[in-house]
Formats: sequence, structure tokens, C-alpha cells
Amino acid sequence: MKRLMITGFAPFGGDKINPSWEAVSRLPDRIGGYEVFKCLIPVEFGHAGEIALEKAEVFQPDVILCIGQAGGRAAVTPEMLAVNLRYASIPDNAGQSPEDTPVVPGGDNALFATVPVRRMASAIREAGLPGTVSLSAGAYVCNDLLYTMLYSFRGTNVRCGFIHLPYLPEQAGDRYPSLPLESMIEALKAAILALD
Ligand code: PCA
Repeated sequence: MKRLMITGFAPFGGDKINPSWEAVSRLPDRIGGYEVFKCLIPVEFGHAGEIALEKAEVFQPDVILCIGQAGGRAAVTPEMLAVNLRYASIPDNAGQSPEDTPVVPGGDNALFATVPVRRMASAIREAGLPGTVSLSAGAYVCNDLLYTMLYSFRGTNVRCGFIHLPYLPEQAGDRYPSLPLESMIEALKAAILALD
């Protein structure tokens, strides 16, 4: 059995829930050929990656899939890449507001996800759910975490990726698109089954 570490984030920016942890925490412990290890990650620049690396040390995963909330998006969006940039339009949960500082000083400008991003998006659509590839994970904590994972595991066999989720209906009101929790869980399962 292969080992998948999947992470979700704590709530941030005034929200009381984060769909990423709501969905991740409800995934089964086995999906396809993967044993699934779940962990909750703080919405804090730097600390997010540190916690994920500590957990990876324990779980020894073959694949690391990080999940986050992208309020306003209508689809489940596997991210193509991470950039070496930190910018916060709202402070993180530790009160940090970096303005255009690097994630890793001297690191590559951008790193591509090492999971099959297009295939994951197609699998989500084939499951009858909205799924599209995203070309930007932003410059906030989600990008920080993906960049840190890709940078830390570059040149190894550990593959890393990120999927952003829309708001849940209870967060979205009538102003934003949303997806029910059950659909998010099904979309994540479909994406995981599309890993090799
Ligand atoms: N979304 C934020 C950080 C945590 C989360 O769930 C982001 O997109 O960076």
C-alpha cells in the first residue's frame, strides 16, 4: 500500500470553518491503493510548512496532497505550481503580513506540482463535479505550504500537490459560489484515485 499524507487548514480571515479540514477530516483511511494520513495545518506563513514537514517525517508518505480554501472559486482546483513569494492581503493567524518576501531566499522562482494535475482535474469532472486546473495558488499561506513541500522534496520520490476548494454553502451566502461538503469529499476521492 502506498502512503498519502493529506492536509487541511484551520479557519482564517474571520471564518469559523475551513472547507479543507471539513472535507479532509471526513475522508476514509483508505482510498484506492493509498493508506491516508490526515493532518490539520495552521494558517501561518512558515509554520504551516514546518508542521507539514514534521508530519511527513512521521508518516513517510509517497504523496503529499495539501488542501485549502479559495473563497470565490466555483470549482475544485488542483494547482499547477507554487511561486517563491509571500504576500498577505490579510494577516495570517499569527498576525504576519509579509509583503513580497520569498518563501525560500534564493529558491527557484516557481516550482511545478509533481502530481498529475490535469488528470486530477479531469477525474473530478468525470465524477460529475466541477474541476479545473488553476495556474496560481496565490501568494498567501496555501502557496507558502505548496512551495515549501515542493522545495523540500525536490529530487526525491515524494510527489507533492495542492487542491483549492470553494466555499461551503454556509460560508458563501448568495454572493459567492459554493459546493456542498459531500461533493468536496467526492471530488477529493476522485482526485486521489487519479494519482498513480
Ligand atoms: N486558504 C488560504 C490559506 C489557508 C486556506 O485554506 C490560501 O489560499 O492561501
